[in-house]
Formats: sequence, structure tokens, C-alpha cells
Amino acid sequence: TESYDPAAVEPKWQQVWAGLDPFRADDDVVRRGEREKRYALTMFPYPSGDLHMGHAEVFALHDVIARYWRFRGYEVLNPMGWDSFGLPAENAAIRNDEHPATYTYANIETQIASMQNYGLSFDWSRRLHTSDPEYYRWTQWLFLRLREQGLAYRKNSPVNWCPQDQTVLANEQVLADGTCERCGAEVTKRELTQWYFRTTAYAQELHDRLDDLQATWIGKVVNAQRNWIGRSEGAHVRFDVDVEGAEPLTVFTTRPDTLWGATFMVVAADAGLAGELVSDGQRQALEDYRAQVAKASDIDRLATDRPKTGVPLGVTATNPVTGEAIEVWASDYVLADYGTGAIMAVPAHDQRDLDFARAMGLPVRRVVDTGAEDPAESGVATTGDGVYVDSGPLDGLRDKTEGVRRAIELLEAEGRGTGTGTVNFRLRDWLLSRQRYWGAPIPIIHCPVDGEVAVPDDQLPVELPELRGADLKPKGTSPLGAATEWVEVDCPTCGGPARRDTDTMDTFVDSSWYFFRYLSPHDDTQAFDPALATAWGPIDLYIGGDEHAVLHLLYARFFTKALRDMGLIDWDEPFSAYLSQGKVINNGRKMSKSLGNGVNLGAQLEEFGVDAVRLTLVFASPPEDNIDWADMSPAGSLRFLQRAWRLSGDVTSEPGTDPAGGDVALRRVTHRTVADAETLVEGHRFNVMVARTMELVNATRKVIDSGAGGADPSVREAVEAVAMLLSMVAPYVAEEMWERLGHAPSVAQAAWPTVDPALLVEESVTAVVQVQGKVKARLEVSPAVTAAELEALALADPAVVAAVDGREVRKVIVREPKLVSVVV
Ligand code: ANZ
Repeated sequence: TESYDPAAVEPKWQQVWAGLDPFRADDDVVRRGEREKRYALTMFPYPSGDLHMGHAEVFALHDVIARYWRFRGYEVLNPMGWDSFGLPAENAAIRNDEHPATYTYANIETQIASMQNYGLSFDWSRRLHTSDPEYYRWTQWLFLRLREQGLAYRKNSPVNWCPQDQTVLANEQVLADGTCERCGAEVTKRELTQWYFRTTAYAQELHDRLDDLQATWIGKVVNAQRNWIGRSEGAHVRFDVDVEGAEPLTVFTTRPDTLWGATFMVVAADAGLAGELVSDGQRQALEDYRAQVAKASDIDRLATDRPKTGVPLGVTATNPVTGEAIEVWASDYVLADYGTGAIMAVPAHDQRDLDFARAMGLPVRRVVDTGAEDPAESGVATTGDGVYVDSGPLDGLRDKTEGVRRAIELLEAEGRGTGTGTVNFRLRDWLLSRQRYWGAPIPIIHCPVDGEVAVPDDQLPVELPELRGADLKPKGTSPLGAATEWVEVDCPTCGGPARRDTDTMDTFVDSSWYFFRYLSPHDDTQAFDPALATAWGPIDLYIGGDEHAVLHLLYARFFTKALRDMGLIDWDEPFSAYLSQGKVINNGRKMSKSLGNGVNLGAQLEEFGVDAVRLTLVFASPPEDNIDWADMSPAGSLRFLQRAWRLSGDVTSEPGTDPAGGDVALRRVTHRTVADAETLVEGHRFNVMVARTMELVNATRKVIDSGAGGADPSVREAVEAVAMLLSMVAPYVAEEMWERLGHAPSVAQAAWPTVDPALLVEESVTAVVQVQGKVKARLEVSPAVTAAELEALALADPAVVAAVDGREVRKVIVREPKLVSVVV
């Protein structure tokens, strides 16, 4: 028998597609409102090596929706590019003593060839690379605009330092165990002047708008963002201190209702505040302690199981409600950059405070009695609800919300604090400076006279100087510092000698705005065309990995809001819907070099063809679930594709034949399948759409093998539907089928079948009802009837009621939709 040969067919269709260019997005059609738009975005890859199974999965999923939207008559923007700055290229350059561009652009060529082979419906005219001067010119331009808005600034602060990579790390790049995300080395702290983006300016909005995204984003991603932003509501309370001329010590607390149990205070050891308050006698002790804690990471510092350390400052504060003098301590378990950098310690109801109190011999006073043993005895702080005790006006109260409300009322009345509206965010500003070569240079010049001076817009881009191999080796300072001729410039303001900033931007900056650049990737007059942003934005569906759930998405949201406030776009959120795909694993484990369980994409494509691999990945599971390649059968997928393809050879009616006179049962299946495919694809249930297509293939085969065979006009209708549905997953087979059905030039340009509502009306089936093994009734029911419905219908039937004749029904066996058997 004939068979479908992927290797012979794939190059043929690649050429046809290249000629037709069917996926180019037309800006004018959208701008003029002639057609509704859809913007489909999938995360652009980093150019390290060739594409792998993970890319194959996400691109296959993404292509279903992009192709579907085209079929449904939308003008679809489906671009692709490369996130091409970053460390791997720089490390490869050091290894091979070459320029990072060599590695980068070679890999891009490899990947684009693989993507084209993979049959993806991208609009290649929009291709961009973030490492092209044409792109990073605008990254620099945006940096300068953010700086003008006060959203980019420099500050001196302790930063995470990786001694191995010799670079500063963002908090996010430090793993929970305090090691470097990239190399695993122990991260330490270091003081440096760094550039930051003021993400905290949008903390409230970034938090609040998550409520709107809840419905269309994957839930765990929304939660991860919410936790990262970390909004908490509380109160500020002011404590007088016995230090001449000192301001009251203000704390942020989420539990102002426990103020009666505040028995000491703690300030962050590394905050300036500690130095201002400390008594002369304790100054040396504080200095020694500071030297000791400089090494710990934030994660260590907050860990509850860490032994508590600290020093008394030798001063006291007054608890505003009890009037007691309480000691003020410095410790590293209080962070300098959260809240006010100082806390009121309530050891009975906060475990960290209790551990500290026990370590230092400080008093513990219970003010909420939960019925559990007194924390002073048990060593276990109680945080649950209970009755207030030793709490003055709160005594006897049981409701925490009310307790908090009353405490705030009291504090506000006495001018000792502010409650309502006191909100804190865990979110920190985004440290964007990197002491690395392969990134966008920060477009600032440092002048001894004029200070920080922006590079004038007409001098952008600040291009990277040519450095290679050994020049790029980490030295603890930016490699750009070695390019003396590049560094030494005239100050744009005074003309005197000045120096360029030698840091480059975090590559997350590049990827925070790439979806704007796709709108007009080669525009050399602006970053993007605001009119196009209005026409195409926001992105209708973004598909990508979980690993970007927090940072990349948050940064992209921050950029979007900043651009909105600059008047460049008129929407608030970049991604209307977000879907994160599962991972492709093997034998139950993540694919990895050390386990030797990696599956080579190229080899799979070679053996089974593109379509079978794509089909396997899409059919395997709902998009968000992991796929274990060991359980998959690409060979089985290929067999199915052969079966589908053979149908197209069996159709003998002419193109355009009216299906009206054909097999009604098959027509019903076809129309039901197409109608359901619409809902399934919109609902991202791509795997079910494939399963339904398989059923349609089987139903069609049955009709061909019986009666009128391939001449029945319902068969042509069914096979054309199969080709269209399959083209979203297996484009090569679908094109072959379409051609064999007598159509040209490409199934991608075909019109989606119109569903006939008359054919969606469900047929009924006959259910037989037996009583004591004898048929007593026949019921006409829906094929979708449930067991419970069918049982109820049967027992209510008059003939059945008569047969039961008042006896006790002992058992009802239901085989829906066709049989009910009643035992009395
Ligand atoms: C008194 C108190 C009593 C507190 C109690 C908690 C429980 P979230 O929810 O994370 O915002 N805190 C405030 N600033 C801090 C800092 N810079 N470093 C470490 N801890 C800090 O936590 C707010 C609570 O964390 C605050 O409420 C404060 O302790 C502590 F039964 O105040 B609480």
C-alpha cells in the first residue's frame, strides 16, 4: 500500500510556504479595523545550541492556537526572535577565545533552520535579536526614558556577589540555599553603586491587577506573582526612645493588637538607625556584630530555624500603651530594607521574637490566650485566635480583626501611630547593572563636573566595543572597563574628559519589551509605533515556561505600565491570557546530562518526521501537564497520520461536491467535531481536539469501507475537515491531504468549515428496560444520558412501574445509554 513519507514531503512544503508567505501579519488590515486582531506570543529562545524537546513542545502548542485564529478569520501577529545577550555566549567566548557574537549568531542560524523545518507559522519578517545594535539602541532609549521618569536610579547598597562568576546577582538569581543560580557557588555580600529600576513604584498596581488576570492566567503563576510582590497591611507605631534629640522609633507591624505584649524592640543591625541609636558603651559591640553578619544572605537571616544573635544598643524605648521601658536591640533577623527596618518584638506571639527572647533572656508576655500552654513555658509562640488578656481596653475580646481595629483607633487618637492604609510590599526595586560584556551598555557618561549625564538620543546606540576571549574573563569589574578608548569620552554637557558607565543591563531588560519591538522591528525612528501598539495590543495569549512565572512576567508588566504612563501605549496589562506548558521529561525524571536521559529532538524528527513528533507532544496531555517521553509513541502517531493520509487517497468525488446527499451519520460526526474543536482550541484543550480528530478519521474509514465508499460526498466533507484540523498540529500531512483532495495552494489558506446547526441536533438512542430479565419498556434517550438520569427515567416508566408492582427494588443495573435491568 501507499504510504506517507515525511522526509520526501517536508522540503517540498517548506518551499511552498516560503513562496506563499501565508503567515505575514498585515498591519494595515488591523489598523483600518477591517479584521479583528489576535496577537499570539511565545517566549523567544536563548540561542544556546539547537532547539530541544522543551522548545518542540511549547512551539507545537503555540502553533495550534496561532493557526486556529487564522482559520477563524483573525489577522494574526505571530512573531519570533532571539533573546541573544547573556552569560552562556560570554562564557563560550571565554572558553574558545572568540567574540560572543560568533557563538550567538551561529546558534541563531541553527535554531531558525530548525524552526522552519518544524513547520511553525511565524511571521519571519518580524524576526529580531536583542543583541543587534538596531534593537539595543531602543533598549538604551527606554532606559533613558525610565530614568527621566525617576524610574531608573543609582544607589550604593550591599549586593549579592558571586565570587565564582565575579558578578553581582539579583535577589532572584540567588537560590533558596544562598547559592548562585548559575554556578552553585556560595553567594556573599558586597557594597557597589548599582542601577535600579523602581519597580516598587508600581507595587500596588502590579498587585491589584492580578485579580483581573486570575481568570485567564494559570493560577499558580498569579499566586507566585502575588507572593513575590508580597503585600501586607498593618500599622506604623511610634515608640519614644531615651536618646537625646532622637526621633521616635517607628515600627511596621501587622499585629498592632499585640502591642501590650511588646517587651523589647529590635532594629536591623546593618541599618543606619542602629548606629544612630547605639549608646557609646555599646558602639564597639555593634561594630563587631555588624562585621560578623555582613556575610549572611537575606534568606538565612529570615530563616526561623537559625540561632538568633544580636547586641543590646544600651538604650530603652517606651511602650506607648503600657508605659514600660523596654530594651532596644540590634539583630540580623530584622531586615534593613523591609518596613521601617525596626520591629516591636512580641515574643509570645511571634516565633522569631520568642527564640530571640529566650536566647537573650528577655521577658515574654502572653496577651492572647489561645488555650495552648503559655509560650513563655513551651517555647512555642501562639499565633491563632483567642481571648485578649493583659491588654487594657482589649481584655475579654475574642475577635482579632476587631482587636486590630481598636488598637489602631487608640493609637491614632493618641497620635502614637497610623493604621488605616499602612501597606508594605516585599517587592524590591530591580537591580539591573551587570558587570558583564555581552549585554546592552548603560547609556550614561560619568563626568567629574556634571555628574551622571545621559548619552544624547542621537548618539544611540552606545555600541559594544570589540572585546573577545581573554578580555572578557571575570575580574570583579566590568570587562568594558578594559576598552580604554571606548570608556574615555567627552562629556556631552561640558565637553571635558569623562567616562562611560561600564556596566551592561540585565538581559531581563531586553526581554521586558521585545513584544513591542515586534510591532515594527526595523523602525529606525522609534522603539515601536504607538499606533501599532493600539492596533495589536495587548497580547491575546502568551505561552511560556513556569521558570518565568515571576520575574520576566513581572518586569514585562512593569515596563508596560511605565510606557502607559509615558503616553506611549493605551493599555495596562501586556498579556490578556497566559498559559505555561509542562515539561518534557523522560522515565519520570527531568532530562539531564548527568542522568543521560536526554532525548535528542533532531533524532526524533529524523526517525518519525516533524508531524508525528508534534502530534505526540500535543496529544500527550493537557498543555500544562508534564509529558514523559518514555510513555509516548511517536511511531503510533505516525501510524495514525498514515491512516488519516490514506483517507485522502480514497476520496473519489470532485472538489466542491455538495455533501447534502451523503451519509448523515458521518456528516453529524464531522459537524460535531468541527464545532467542538472551536471550543476545545479556545479552551486550550488541544489534546482533546486531537482525540476527536482521531475519532472522525475512524468514522470516515468505516463509511469508505462500506456502502458507497469513497464516492459518498460525506466522505469528502469529512476528510477535508480532518485535513484542516490536523493542519494545526501536523501541517505537512495536512498539506499533502489537501493537495490529494484536489485543492491548492495551501491548507493554511483554506476557509474554516461552516458548521450546519441542523447536523448538531443530537440523535436519540433506544434504551431497553428489563424487569427480572424481561423487556418491559423501550425509551428514546439522548446518547449522552447519564446513568442516574437513565435509571430515573426507567423507574418512572408506567410499564416498569406496573411490572415492579409495588415490590421492593433490590438492584438496578444501568449500562447507559442502552440498557437498564431492574431486580426485585
Ligand atoms: C509585631 C508582631 C506580633 C508581628 C505578632 C507579627 C506577629 P509581613 O506579614 O511579612 O509583612 N517585621 C516588620 N518589619 C520587619 C523587618 N524589617 N524584618 C523582619 N521582620 C519584620 O510581616 C510583618 C511582621 O514582620 C511585622 O509584624 C513584624 O512583626 C515583622 F504576633 O510586629 B510583627
